[in-house]
Amino acid sequence: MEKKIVILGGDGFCGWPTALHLSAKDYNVTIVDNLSRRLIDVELGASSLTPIKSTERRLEAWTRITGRQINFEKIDAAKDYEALKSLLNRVRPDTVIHFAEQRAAPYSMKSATHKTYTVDNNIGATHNLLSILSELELDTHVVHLGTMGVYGYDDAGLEIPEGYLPVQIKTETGEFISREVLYPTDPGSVYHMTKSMDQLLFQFYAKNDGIRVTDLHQGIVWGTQTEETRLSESLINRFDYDGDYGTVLNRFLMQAAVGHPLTVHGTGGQTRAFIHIQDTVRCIALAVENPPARGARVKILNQITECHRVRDLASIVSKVTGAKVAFVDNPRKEADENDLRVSNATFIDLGLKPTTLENGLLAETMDIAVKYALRHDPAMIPCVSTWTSTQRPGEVKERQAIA
Ligand code: NAD
Ligand code: USQ
Repeated sequence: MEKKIVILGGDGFCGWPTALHLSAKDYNVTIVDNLSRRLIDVELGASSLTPIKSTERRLEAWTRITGRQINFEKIDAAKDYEALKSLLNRVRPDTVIHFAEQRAAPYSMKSATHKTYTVDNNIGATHNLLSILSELELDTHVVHLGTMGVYGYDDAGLEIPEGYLPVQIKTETGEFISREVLYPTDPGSVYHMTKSMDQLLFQFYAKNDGIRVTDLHQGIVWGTQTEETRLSESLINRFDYDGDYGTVLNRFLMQAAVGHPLTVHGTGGQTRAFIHIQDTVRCIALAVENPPARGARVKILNQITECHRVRDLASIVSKVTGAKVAFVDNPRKEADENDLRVSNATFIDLGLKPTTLENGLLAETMDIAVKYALRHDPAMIPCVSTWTSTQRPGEVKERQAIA
């Protein structure tokens, strides 16, 4: 029988290509989204570099091109408990994929209002979903998009395991007992903190209600297009480049395309984990197909394919494009330099063949940035949200040292 999937946040950067990929794989897909991400663009005066169509026009295009239908419900998962409950009761999905959170760290640090919104929205959406599944007694598998940032970027000198850390605890009698605990969380922004809090909500509902949960600790996603979004310009995915939502590698590629120096924060010694959007959708399909057993602990998988230092990424982009590199003030509170090694053993065992920077898609992303470069607004490039009131924005100043 056709499997049913509800995708919370299915109009967003990761959710849209995931919805298309799963529809192409014959799942019956329903997108739930309150379109808050499009409204935040209006608030910031920003917009996707790529000309994304309205949700309705994207969905019409998908049906026209493939003959497949994706349903759409405009519901706020954090606020409209009854509407979400009624939908889940009607659809009774095999899987809910949960992307519906405010996902930009800089936006979450902008002001007290933005901090509150991020916490209320993210925790509200996650808790509503779990509470509804418990109330309806549905055996639905929840696949949640978490983040590598819950582990923190402290160089612990070990490969970061998938969610759980084996520990030995010395008792009062001097004996050692062994346990596996959730890896100690060390978030670096209010946004990342909400993902740490999500982990506890999942742990509780898995234990108390037997809800099956897979939490995907994803790295920074780069690229724009996937097999399905490439089919037509009407299906094109978002390309965020602004100082709040643009992520580092896509920003560097876009900056190179418009002749802006690459904005490396601080020394650029920050090492982060990355994944291409095509691999994001493949990993999510693998996670959907491999749920944990009912009553099992939360299954945590690291959804990443490679780690890079920010200044090395700038150097790669600079070599390919001739772009200048600018070391700007770091508007964030984060370690200047860190090492990072991450286990992604489960996805590799499940058959993921990583798309790395060397596989040619850097050129595709650059081509997209060049194609739509005229749509950019230079005023949106600097990272103006700071972590504390004493910090300065990450903008290129006159006479800035440029390498
Ligand atoms: P996005 O902002 O593009 O998409 C999120 C979508 O959720 C948007 O369409 C938004 O309108 C919707 N949404 C937000 N709150 C909602 C609510 N209360 N009710 C209904 N819809 C709501 O973000 P994205 O880049 O697609 O990220 C998706 C998920 O993946 C997020 O949870 C994010 O934390 C996680 N993630 C993203 C990245 C990345 O690099 N983009 C990396 C790691 C993890
Ligand atoms: N950075 C620069 N220059 C820029 C932009 C960013 O040097 O112009 C630096 C930042 O200071 C940071 C690093 O690049 O050290 C990564 O920043 P980012 O904006 O690319 O990524 P981040 O804020 O961590 O957030 C993104 C997504 C988030 C997801 C996270 C995965 O927005 O939703 O959870 O990546 S991870 O980083 O692995 O936690």
